[in-house]
Amino acid sequence: MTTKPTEDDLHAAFARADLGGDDKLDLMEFTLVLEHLGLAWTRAETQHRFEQADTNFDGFISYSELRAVLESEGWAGGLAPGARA
Ligand SMILES: [Ca+2]
Repeated sequence: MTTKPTEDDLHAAFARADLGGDDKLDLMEFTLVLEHLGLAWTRAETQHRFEQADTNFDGFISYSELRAVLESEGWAGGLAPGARA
């Protein structure tokens, strides 16, 4: 349960949830990422995190925004910064 994901894990989860293939996640896709990663947040928590994660207020979560919110939760702290391909 405490195993931290690798950068590849996170990127794969992002890609799987990105049903639109546009490199950004809407709220439903964001929820899918959480499910892929095994995070169990309530709908209200997910909505709250989504709004906090969307730091450029475009209504979508980019990969960097996803990483940032997970890191802020202390969940993805094992990821190497800047390791994104
Ligand atoms: Ca955004």
